Amino acid sequence: MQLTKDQLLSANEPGLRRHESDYNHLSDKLSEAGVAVEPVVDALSKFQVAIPSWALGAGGTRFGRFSFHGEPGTLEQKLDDVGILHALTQTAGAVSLHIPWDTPTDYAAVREHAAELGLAFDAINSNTFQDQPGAVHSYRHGSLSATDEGARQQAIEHNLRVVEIGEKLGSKSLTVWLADGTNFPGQRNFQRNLVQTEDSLRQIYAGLPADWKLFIEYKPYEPNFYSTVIQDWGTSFLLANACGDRAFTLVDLGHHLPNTNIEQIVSTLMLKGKLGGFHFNDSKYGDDDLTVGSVKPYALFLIFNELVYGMRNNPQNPDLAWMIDASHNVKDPLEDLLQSLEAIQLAYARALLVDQDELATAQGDHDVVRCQEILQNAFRTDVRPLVERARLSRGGALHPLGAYRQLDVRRELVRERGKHTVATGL
Ligand code: RM4
Ligand code: MN
Ligand code: MN
Repeated sequence: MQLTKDQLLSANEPGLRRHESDYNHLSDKLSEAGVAVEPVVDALSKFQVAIPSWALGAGGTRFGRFSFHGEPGTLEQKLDDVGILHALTQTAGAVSLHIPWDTPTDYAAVREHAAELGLAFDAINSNTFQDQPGAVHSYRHGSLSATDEGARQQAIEHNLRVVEIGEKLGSKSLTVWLADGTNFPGQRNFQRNLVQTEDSLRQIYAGLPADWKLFIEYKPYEPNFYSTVIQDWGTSFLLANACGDRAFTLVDLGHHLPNTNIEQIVSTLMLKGKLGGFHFNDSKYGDDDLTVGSVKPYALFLIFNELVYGMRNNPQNPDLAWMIDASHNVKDPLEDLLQSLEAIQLAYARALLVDQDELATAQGDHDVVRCQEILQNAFRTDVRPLVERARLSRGGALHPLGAYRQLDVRRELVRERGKHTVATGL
């Protein structure tokens, strides 16, 4: 299923007058406050976030999985779903594949289909946290950190194979997330595991094409509950440094212990030119994979404020690979992704409104109250008309979620695919 321009135009029609007056009102207010509105809308319209292939079906938990009707049963259908998101929002112009969940069979066809939908292939993800059918070695006791040479080599080779797959699709980066760790004190030797991991990552890095980047994720716990080999940004940072210039840390919002100051982590990494990618989700307790912005919208804004600062002031840091990394077991996955894309754009828009010069002056004057006011004024601005304007300028929907429901997209998908399809993924 694909959405047509005409469908979107007619869905937009009834709301256009309201939008026009909201936009003019906000734009006047912002201009009076000295904000140039057009560059903000322009930045918003260029911002693209990759959709992970595993978020298009309903996710499961340790206790079960309830499939969502009309889930994409093939990679082609997954691309169709991302195409729908992109047609509605104009901000989901890329897909991030997870291998082997979504290994293509016909590369030319997959590339062509993605191009038709206006989609590029962003970072590709390896999976050494599950044993695949027919695998010679098990990852039960680790993958890239394994002391069992067979398992470790198999994991290294898998990553190199993932790079080959990505090359055929036009990806330019590999994301490694390791589940390796322990459940019991004394189970394994911390130093040996770290040494093995560093050695494995260096071998993978050595096999990357010259124009590729390596992104290294970190996470404090889960699936292991006593220790994780790459537990925090510091460990990821030192491993990225050990690999080389094209290896970077990847920050996943859910991979922090409660109350961690993520904005400060982002700021440090960008200063050092080592923030490569970013995974969006929200969390209350841990890696909950909740919808980004649904639990801590102010924290998301503060993180974006540092990202915007870094994008403006840290040319030493590369352009970031943005991806939504969430998994939901009760919502329509596409509706959830639409909510995520909206929350990301809103946080970005607010961060773009922060007057960095004024903030620097207030910081210099030690005017703490003013500093807080500057941030909160931006956060309290209803920026929805700016985000709408950015979408409209690219031919997207005024209200993506409303249009999705009005056009009855899920019903159409169920009609095409049936009720009982199951998407690969978590
Ligand atoms: C992990 C991590 C990775 C993702 C997997 C599915 O927790 O966030 O980015 O690939 O989940
Ligand atoms: Mn992630
Ligand atoms: Mn995660």
